[in-house]
Amino acid sequence: MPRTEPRTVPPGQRLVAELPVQHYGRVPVLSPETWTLSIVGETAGPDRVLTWEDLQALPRDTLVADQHCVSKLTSQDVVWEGVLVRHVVDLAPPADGAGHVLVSATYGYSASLLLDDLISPRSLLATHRNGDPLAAERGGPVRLVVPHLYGYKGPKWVGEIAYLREPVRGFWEQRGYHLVGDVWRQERYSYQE
Ligand SMILES: Nc1nc2c(c(=O)[nH]1)N[C@H]1C(S)=C(S)[C@@H](COP(=O)(O)O)O[C@H]1N2
Ligand SMILES: [Mo]
Repeated sequence: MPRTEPRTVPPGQRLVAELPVQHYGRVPVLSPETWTLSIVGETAGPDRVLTWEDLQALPRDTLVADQHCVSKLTSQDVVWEGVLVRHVVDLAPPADGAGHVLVSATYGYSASLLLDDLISPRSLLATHRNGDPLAAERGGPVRLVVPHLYGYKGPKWVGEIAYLREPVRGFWEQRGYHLVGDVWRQERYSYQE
C-alpha cells in the first residue's frame, strides 16, 4: 500500500535516519505460538480472542509510513507488513456508540485512541518491519501502527483492544499527553484537548 501522508516532516518534528528503539520497561519474551489478541469491552457480539493462526488467515498488506515520536523525532519510509486493523475489527465489531478504544500491551502499557483512528485505512497490526519479522524490541510478534498518530498510540506487544463509550486514558495520556495525538495537527499535550 503506497504512502498517502505527505512526505514532508510534520510540524515541530526533526528528521533522523532511524528512530531509536524506545519504550517504557523491559522487552517481554513472546512467541507467535503463545501470542493472543483479545477484543473486549463494548462489542456488538461476543468478545473474541485471536491467535497467531487466526491473524495469519486474514489478508495481508504492506505499507510505507513514517514513525513520529511525540518527543519530536521522525524517521521516514519504514516498510510495515501485517494485517489491517479493520479486518480484525470486522471479526468482532464494536457496538453502536462505542467511539473510543484502549489498546493494551504486555507489562501494563496502553494507549487511548478514537475508534475512527483505530480503523483508519492505514492502521495496521504489524508483524514485519523493513522486510524482517518484527524484532522483540520493535514490538514482535505484533504491534499496532497508525501512521498519522504519534508513536505512543502504537503499542508494541499488543494484546488487547477494548471498545469504550467514553475515553479511558492510557499510559502516556495519563501523563499529560493528548487523547487523540494526530501528528499533522500537532496534538501533543493534554492541555490542547
Ligand atoms: N508496549 C509499548 N509500546 C510502545 C511504547 C512503550 O513504552 N511500550 N512506547 C511507544 C512510543 S512513545 C514510541 S515513540 C514507539 C517507539 O517505537 P520504536 O521503538 O520502534 O522506535 O513505541 C510506542 N509503543
Ligand atoms: Mo514516543
